[in-house]
Amino acid sequence: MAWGTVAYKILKSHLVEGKLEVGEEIAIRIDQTLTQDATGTMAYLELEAMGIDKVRTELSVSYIDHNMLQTDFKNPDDHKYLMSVAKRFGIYLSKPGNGICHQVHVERFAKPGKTLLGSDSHTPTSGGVGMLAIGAGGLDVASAMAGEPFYLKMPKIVGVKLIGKMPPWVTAKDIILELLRRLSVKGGLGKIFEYFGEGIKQLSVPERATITNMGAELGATTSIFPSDEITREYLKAQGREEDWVELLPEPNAQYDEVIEINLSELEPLIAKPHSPDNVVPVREVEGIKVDQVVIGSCTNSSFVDLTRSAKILEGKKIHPDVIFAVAPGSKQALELITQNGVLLTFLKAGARILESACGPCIGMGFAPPSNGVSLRSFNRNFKGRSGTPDAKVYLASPEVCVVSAIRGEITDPRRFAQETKTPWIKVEMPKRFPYGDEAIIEPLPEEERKKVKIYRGPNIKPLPEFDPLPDTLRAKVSLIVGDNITTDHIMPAGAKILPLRSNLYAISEYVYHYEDPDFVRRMKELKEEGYFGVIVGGENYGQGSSREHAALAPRFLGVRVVLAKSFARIHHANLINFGIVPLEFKNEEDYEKFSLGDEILIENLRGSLKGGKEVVLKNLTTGEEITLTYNLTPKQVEVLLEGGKLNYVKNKLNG
Ligand code: MIC
Ligand code: SF4
Repeated sequence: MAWGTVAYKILKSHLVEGKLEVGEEIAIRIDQTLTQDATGTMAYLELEAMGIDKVRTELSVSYIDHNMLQTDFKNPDDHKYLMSVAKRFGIYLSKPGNGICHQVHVERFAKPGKTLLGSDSHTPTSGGVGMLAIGAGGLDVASAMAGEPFYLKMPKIVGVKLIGKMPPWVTAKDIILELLRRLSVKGGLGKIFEYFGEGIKQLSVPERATITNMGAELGATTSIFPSDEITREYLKAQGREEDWVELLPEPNAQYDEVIEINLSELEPLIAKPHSPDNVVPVREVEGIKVDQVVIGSCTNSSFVDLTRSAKILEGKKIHPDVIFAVAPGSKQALELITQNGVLLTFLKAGARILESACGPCIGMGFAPPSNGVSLRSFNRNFKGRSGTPDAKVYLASPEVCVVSAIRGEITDPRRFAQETKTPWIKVEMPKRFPYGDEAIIEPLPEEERKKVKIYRGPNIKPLPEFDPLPDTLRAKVSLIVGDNITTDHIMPAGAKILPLRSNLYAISEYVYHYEDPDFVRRMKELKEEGYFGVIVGGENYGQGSSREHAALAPRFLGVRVVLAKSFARIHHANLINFGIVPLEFKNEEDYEKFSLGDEILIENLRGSLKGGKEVVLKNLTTGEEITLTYNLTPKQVEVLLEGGKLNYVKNKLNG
């Protein structure tokens, strides 16, 4: 059993319920929260519905970084809503242009030893400074803002021991790609990855943050580094030395498992389409022509990434057939590269400069051409996510991106370096970052705060009421999907759909839009006939992003049960939060026993859940009975019975 590790210590000091034993339900106090605009509008509508006056955390920040295209009133209306809510509830607001939430949070707010809950799956990025940072659905984050603890099953603490020395052209990105190669996108389920060993001393805070960021792709609960002298130097350069505390594992700390990575043996890696775990050495795919290359996203667009990439580019040009773009992760990073001349290097090489925002990572501009190859320093390459359904997206380090952009084809940076005599450089961390926070709005003084009126444009629609779970469920199978379905499949993002995040009625029209364009019509027909919908899924159902719309919108359409071989953590929690029962096959082969349109009857659903008994489903079309299990804590059962967490929290807070 784990003991004395960094994650263990933070969990212990924040524990409000339960025992720190793997699989036990625990509740932890949340010190900080973050939201971003795409999940934030819904989270704040939920916070408003809870009826509290002011956030009860030590610090809450609302970022505007995703919905940045302003092609009509919708996104700017949502931004204005978020700005007014922040003022009203005592929340910091990071304006559009200030940067991607995770990078800015590491720079300006993350504190070692504290807990952070964020409505974005890459919240663990702040684990790079020794913070226990967890991604969750908006409703869980709203509850944390209302002072509620966060409930989770005690994960295993996996120690990742880094030994050896990274050879030139091997980077932090390759460490996390190596883990993805070994463990796959479901390998981190129910686990915290804690890095230790001599090897961590080679990694600066932004490099550590690349690793904790992309731990999300393993399906992990979170990832964390100790807080050491490197962390101290970083926070000092951010003018925040007082936020530093030393947080190291005990000398005899116990991990539930240990994985060792010998850094000396690593080589540059790349994830091929369409999954971040489809990892091979870059040399195996050398020569594939690239149409576009982009450095950016919350994974790899720090000052370190940008500076090293620019050094490689110095005196060179981007290949004529390639469009190369750079999206600095934060205003701070952009300011630094403006000061140190790196920006000019990019411009001189023929780069296109994008805003400091998520941008192409979430299909908000810079989509690849038809059937195009896009090489990105990002963390996700799910099919269609870039905005171009048939594009092929590869993920690699910024260094691999740059050399490939110069050559016009995927290129191993070691070969490039040898042929062009390009030296490997170590980027020195600045002694002082330009931390003016000019685009951060601080909470208002009490008197003024209370007077703030919340702004609501026509794109903001309040949430409907949610009815309790029925005991008898008459439903039809409305969709059957395979393994590793992502929330990008369920509730796509992109420039067209993202602006609808604050309007449940409008966004629901796009559920499974690309996967099965008939799904919504089918759900509407079922509703008219008086049936609920059942979705049948494979393994790791709902992996990827934290967007609760992937549960909320199906619920709105009438989905009340999802049957799957297994679920991804955040989506599982989101389903419960919105009153959809996540059931698992007792025998995995039963997955095969369903066809679209099968009529389903579940009797005594409430009774079975309450009594902790298996759920028996009758497939009236085939006449078969199928036994289902579930992975629900007693509290989650209560939430489901009440029809979702909003009802549950409202009842609790208002007696
Ligand atoms: C993503 O990377 O998929 C997002 C967009 O940041 C999401 C959140 C969202 O859908 O708004 C995430 O990772 O949670
Ligand atoms: Fe933004 Fe992409 Fe990071 Fe999600 S993964 S927060 S969309 S940059």
